[in-house]
Amino acid sequence: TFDSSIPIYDVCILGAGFSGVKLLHECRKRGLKTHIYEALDDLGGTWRKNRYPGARVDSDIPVYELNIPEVYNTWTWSERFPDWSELRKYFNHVEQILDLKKDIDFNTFISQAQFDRKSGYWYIEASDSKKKCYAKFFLPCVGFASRLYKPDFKNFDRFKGKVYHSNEWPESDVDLSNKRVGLIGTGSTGVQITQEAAKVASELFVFQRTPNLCLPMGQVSNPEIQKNKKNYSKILNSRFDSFGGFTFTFVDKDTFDDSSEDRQNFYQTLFDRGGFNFWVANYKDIYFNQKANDEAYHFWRNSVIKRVHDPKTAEILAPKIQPHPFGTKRPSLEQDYYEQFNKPNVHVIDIKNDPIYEFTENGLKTKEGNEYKFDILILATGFDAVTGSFKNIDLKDADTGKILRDKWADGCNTYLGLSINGYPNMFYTYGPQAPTAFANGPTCVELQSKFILFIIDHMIQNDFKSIEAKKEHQLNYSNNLKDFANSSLFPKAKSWYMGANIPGKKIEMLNYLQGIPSYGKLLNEVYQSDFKGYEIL
Ligand code: NA7
Repeated sequence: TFDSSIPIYDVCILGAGFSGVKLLHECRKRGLKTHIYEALDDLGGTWRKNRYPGARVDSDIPVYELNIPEVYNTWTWSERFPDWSELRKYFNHVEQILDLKKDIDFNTFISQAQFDRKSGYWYIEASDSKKKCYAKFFLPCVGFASRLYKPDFKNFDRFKGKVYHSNEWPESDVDLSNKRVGLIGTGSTGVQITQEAAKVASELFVFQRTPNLCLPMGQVSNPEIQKNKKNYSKILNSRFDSFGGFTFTFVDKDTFDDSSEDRQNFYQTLFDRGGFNFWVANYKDIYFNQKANDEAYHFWRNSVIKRVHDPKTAEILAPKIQPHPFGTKRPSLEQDYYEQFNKPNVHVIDIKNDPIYEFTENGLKTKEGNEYKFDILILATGFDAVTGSFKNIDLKDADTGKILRDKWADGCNTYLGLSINGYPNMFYTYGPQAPTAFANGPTCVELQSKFILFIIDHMIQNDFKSIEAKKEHQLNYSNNLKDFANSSLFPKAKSWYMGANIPGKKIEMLNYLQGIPSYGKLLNEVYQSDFKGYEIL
């Protein structure tokens, strides 16, 4: 039944970011014939696209890297939170050590794939129909932010200036110096761009709908931690004991277990440690008890208003009334974000109270008739996150041919956040219903890869044809995930975690909220029970 002109692989991977690279490396070690298709022109996944001014990772090293000794023993980072250009250099280094490119087709966008129950193989085809293959196992490693989002603004076409979405930043770079710049969006991207644009633009208008409850980054040059690589493997393995896959985790205490003074001291310690400590090494009830969350918010707010000179500006950036429970939208790490708004040429415009009405030739007008003029508009308006990455591909159900994006129109259902009924022998990483949004990427990927490779080994050793998530187990997993989320404060925020950032998208928790250790335990239980919840033929 196979067309002899089409290559047959044991494993076909989509995407050459952290996940794709890790899985290709592991599959090769097993002697599996493995191939990657990558839509972009090089390794690095999200770091090929996110190269806007200030683009930087918010997970600190050494947790944000591959746990491959040949790679980490021969690499040194220059900063605790590296920027996009260093991450690109890192992927060049990865290539030098692992020699991956011979098994990768770049500039190849896979547009359709379907499993054939008779042969037990996937058929996978690129958008130009030229590249195609069969594969026993199909591993989409397409990331959670590969479908960008541009809002549909009234009269947008009228605007005569240049427009750039953060995720489409030109390789030739854009000179913002002495330009009037408009920036829409204050997610982690908008915050990072603000810090850079404010230093060079003649005028910067930051259009803010929701304030970002930013945390102090704690950037460090030439981090000490790399001096002794002997400890690396221990540090990297400790990530699996941390809720967010970092080297720190929630304390085993509720907010009001501590006296007010001890609580303030504890919050300050978390701030001083930098990174995501205040987010995911806080009191364990912070996302379940509104009053507890209020305490954290007020500590955060006080820290900000001290830094912003104009009280009106401070109130927009850090309002007295909490815009959403702290941490239920992704906090960005900042270095000198708040200080930028003390400059006379940097303005934050509150578009929650006075929304954008329409675009004009020279800029935009708000509902109340205020007009802002700029030469360059930057859209930092984010992504159809998590499930969106799967919408770009026609992933056809093995029996009905129905496409996954249509099947998920009313809500997404997966088993264990890595497999889907109707899609046998397919396992994805760092996507829907996994700890994705609440975990450091490489940690999540490593945990999932281990499980996926156990499955592949088991299937090959026993010469099995197919493995597929059972419907009832899938439903159970998805319902439990959503029920747990509903017991938390997360549904109170309109966030991409909940699919609420895209008009018309079903609002539901898209991420596993119980943390890396609990997710790891779950995967281990399934492994120990001979893959409970899967049908193996
Ligand atoms: P985000 O976090 O989705 O941020 C998008 C921002 O754009 C956010 O501030 C939105 O405001 C704003 N936005 C979106 N649509 C509009 C419209 N129509 N009008 C005004 N403002 C709008 O994307 P990022 O790129 O910053 O980050 C994505 C993730 O990538 C990040 O969390 C990291 O994990 C990596 P809103 O908050 O919805 O009011």
